[in-house]
Amino acid sequence: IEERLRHAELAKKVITAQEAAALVKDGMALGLSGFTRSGDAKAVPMALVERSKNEKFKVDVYTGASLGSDIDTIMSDAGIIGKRVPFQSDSAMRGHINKGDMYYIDQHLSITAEYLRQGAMKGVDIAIIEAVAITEDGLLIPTTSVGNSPIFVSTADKVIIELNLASYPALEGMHDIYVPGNQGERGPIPLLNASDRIGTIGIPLDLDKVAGIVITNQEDSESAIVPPDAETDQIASHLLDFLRNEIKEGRLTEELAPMQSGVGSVANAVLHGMLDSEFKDLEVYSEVLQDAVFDLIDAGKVKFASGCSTTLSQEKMDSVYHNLEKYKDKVVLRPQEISNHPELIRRMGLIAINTALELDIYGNVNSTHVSGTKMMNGIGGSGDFTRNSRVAIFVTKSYAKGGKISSVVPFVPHVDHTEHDVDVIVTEQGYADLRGLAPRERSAVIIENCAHPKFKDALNAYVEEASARGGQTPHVLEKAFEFHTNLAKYGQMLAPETEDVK
Ligand code: 0RQ
Repeated sequence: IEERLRHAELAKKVITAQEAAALVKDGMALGLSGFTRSGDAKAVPMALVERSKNEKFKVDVYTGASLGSDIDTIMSDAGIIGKRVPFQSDSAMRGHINKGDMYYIDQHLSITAEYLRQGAMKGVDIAIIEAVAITEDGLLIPTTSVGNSPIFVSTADKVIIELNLASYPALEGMHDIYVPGNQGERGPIPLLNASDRIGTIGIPLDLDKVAGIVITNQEDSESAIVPPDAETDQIASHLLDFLRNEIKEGRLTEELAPMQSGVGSVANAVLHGMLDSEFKDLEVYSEVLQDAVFDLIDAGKVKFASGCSTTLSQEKMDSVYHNLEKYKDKVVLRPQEISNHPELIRRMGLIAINTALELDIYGNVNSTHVSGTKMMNGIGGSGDFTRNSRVAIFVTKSYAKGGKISSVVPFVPHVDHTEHDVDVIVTEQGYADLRGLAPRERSAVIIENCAHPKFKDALNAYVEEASARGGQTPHVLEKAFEFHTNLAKYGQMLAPETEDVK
């Protein structure tokens, strides 16, 4: 413990998880560390749930992104969450959100820090942050994610630290903590390249605010991604064709541009597809670094990766975290407001690759709401990257649920990314480059190149009927959601009598 807790004053503040949980009062907002199942505060939230067995209270829970160790499940099942911000991907919590048991703000991940800095949402009462070490000069060294921890620590009334002995001391030196000043007063963020370091190796602590240090010993949960399959391989291959064409047209070189890749199985598989490609000396400037990024580093394809969290399978955790020295000059972890910052995404000209649940014939993308109403996970950082990147790409299989659902629909019933922000769509059928196309040109290319053959006739019939009515973006409003109303009625998007069983 002395090697991890190196600050003499703070070493006197060790308390139990129960004592820490007892500091929480009904109605407080808690800022928990944690981003895509990595680096989450674990012991104090669990102790809080234990406390709720004898006492009724609710707290608002802010995080970086999704939590591991089933914490979102356990807290939402215990009914102690009033409001959850800004991202979750937990099936139990999803159920509670969709039943209306709790509130959820689905927020761009770069925005939470700005809102807290402005005082535009309820401030954090207690920050609960996992650390791998606390240095002699009072820097909190985060573990496998940085997320929103710096803004939580700087704006909270009190800070509780979970010093996790199961985490890896070699993480020290991997983080780059830079926190912008107030809007209107700050200058440009001095980051020009994915590999630049502009901050400190840890989060500065105000000693008076540290209410206690809880010693823990629990590893992160492994990521839940599914390995690539034949269709995600096809998506990757079409995406590589698109990138090759960009090189041919002189818009990119073989080093491409720094790449962002979203969370989930499809995004991971797409990056995986670059392993066997000719591309080299690549850079990643992303939010989550999944297994594929480390495979690409190991294969010598990626020379540097910047993220705000690492989310790995158990096998990859074992190989990466036990060999961290190997990655020290190739990986950096930053606060999410920096990894996702519009200024930096636009400056570096990122290639952004995110996943859609569904998209419409004009290029509007729904990434979050199943059938327009039920929350899946959240927008996460996909909006931060999509709107500001050099080229905004969306990937998805052209169908879901064994072919009952088409991922290309006449009109998305919820819009996360508008037609103005979406550049390229890739499915296992092919890719549609929408840049420079007007809405009536887009519908033809999207249906032809990306829709599943089973749904093409219905989509083309819709376009024909809509086009006859005219308009910049033609629609038959009374039929625009027919795919979705059919799904609710028949369990499939094509009405049974029109289903084409090709
Ligand atoms: O459900 O497993 O029950 O069958 O959605 O779909 O195809 O496995 O894809 O794991 O990549 O997730 C958009 C949810 C995709 C994710 C989404 C069903 C499908 C399956 C998952 P089952 P896949 P993935 C920055 C980037 C938003 C946040 C983001 C996501 C399940 O990528 O949350 O981009 N993105 N963040 O069957 C109903 C449809 C469907 C559908 C698929 N049209 N209707 N269900 N499914 N299409 C990172 C962060 O911000 C942290």
